Amino acid sequence: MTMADQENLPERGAPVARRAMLGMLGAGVAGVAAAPWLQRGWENFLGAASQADPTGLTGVLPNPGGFRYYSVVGSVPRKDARTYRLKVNGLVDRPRTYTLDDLRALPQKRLVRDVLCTDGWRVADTPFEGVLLSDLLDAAGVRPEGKAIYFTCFDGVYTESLTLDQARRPDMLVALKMQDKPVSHEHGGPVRLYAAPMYFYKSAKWLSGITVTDEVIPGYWEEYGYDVDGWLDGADRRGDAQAA
Ligand SMILES: Nc1nc2c(c(=O)[nH]1)N[C@H]1C(S)=C(S)[C@@H](COP(=O)(O)O)O[C@H]1N2
Ligand SMILES: [Mo]
Repeated sequence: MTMADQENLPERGAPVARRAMLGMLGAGVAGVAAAPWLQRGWENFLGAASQADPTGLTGVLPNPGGFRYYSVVGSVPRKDARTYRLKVNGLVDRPRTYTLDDLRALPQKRLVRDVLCTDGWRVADTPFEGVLLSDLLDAAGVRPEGKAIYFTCFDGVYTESLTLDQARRPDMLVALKMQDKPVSHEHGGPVRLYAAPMYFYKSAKWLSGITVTDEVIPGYWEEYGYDVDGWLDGADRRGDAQAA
């Protein structure tokens, strides 16, 4: 059964996907461990599997690439340079909608940090590159009553938040690249947030909206008890901390 079929048959698709996935595991793990060049395919497979199986089974699968693919919804529309839009609005003087080319034309910043999920997995030294969130906020002109940022995603469900001070840090990116390649669909492309000093759940994938609000509106996981400030252990928590 192809992915396209599963999307048309959401009720019946998940069990089939789960069985197919477990079947592939036996053959897959050893093969991938012995053949690092297949990793890309394995990651794509995990991405596809998590799309077909939002119940989280993929969260327990080993992934030699380090990343585990997360989506709280079963399928996310694909966006490209023609269809992608990022809205910056809320308590700002100059609301604006950016295309992917608009974002590419702005100064880009590259950061290399360890990525950590609250589940315990870590991927060392992962490069992210994109536009400083603070540049977009400056361009929009945050009004004095603006105190926080609310992020929305084109999966239609996931949300995140930052205080304005956190958002203005020089290690908060609207990322266009991850691992020195355009952010893939599975990783939240074409544009995702990269909140470097925080747990990876703060880095909203499939970013579609940046709204300035007068207070923090807790994001998706935070409604389930995750810390609204997702600071990593040892992070310099100052609002204006340097991205050293
Ligand atoms: N839109 C959206 N963003 C999201 C998530 C999600 O489910 N949906 N999961 C978060 C969590 S818990 C993690 S660990 C990372 C995973 O990113 P990855 O799939 O690129 O590894 O994305 C974060 N951003
Ligand atoms: Mo996560």
